Amino acid sequence: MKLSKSLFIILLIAVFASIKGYSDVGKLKDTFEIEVNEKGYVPSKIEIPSGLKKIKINFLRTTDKTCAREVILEEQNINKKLPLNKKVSISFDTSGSKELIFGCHMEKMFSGKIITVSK
Ligand SMILES: [Cu+2]
Repeated sequence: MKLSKSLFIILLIAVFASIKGYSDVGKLKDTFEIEVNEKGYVPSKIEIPSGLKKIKINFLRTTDKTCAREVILEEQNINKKLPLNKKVSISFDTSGSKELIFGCHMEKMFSGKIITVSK
C-alpha cells in the first residue's frame, strides 16, 4: 500500500513535469511586430530563440516620412511593399541562420536584424 502511494506521487510529479515542459515549448514567441516610422524599423533588432524553425513578422508602416516603404530580406527572397497603415506579414524558416538583415531598397539606409540566440 505504501509503495503504491509513493509510486503514485512519483507518477504525478512526472506528469506535471511533462506538462510544464510542453507548455514552455508552446510559449516560445514566434510572432513579432515591427512598426515602420520616421526612425525606420522599430524595433530594429529581433532576437529569436534558436529552437524556433519558423517565425512571422508583422510590419506596419505608420508614416509617409520614410523611404522604408518595403521590406527586403534577400537571404529569404522576400521583397514586399509596405502600404501605409496596412499590416504586412512575412513568414520564413530561420533554422540554420544566425543573423538575417532586412532593409529598404537603398540597402543599409534603414535596416534591421533578426538574430538567433540560444536560451
Ligand atoms: Cu532608404
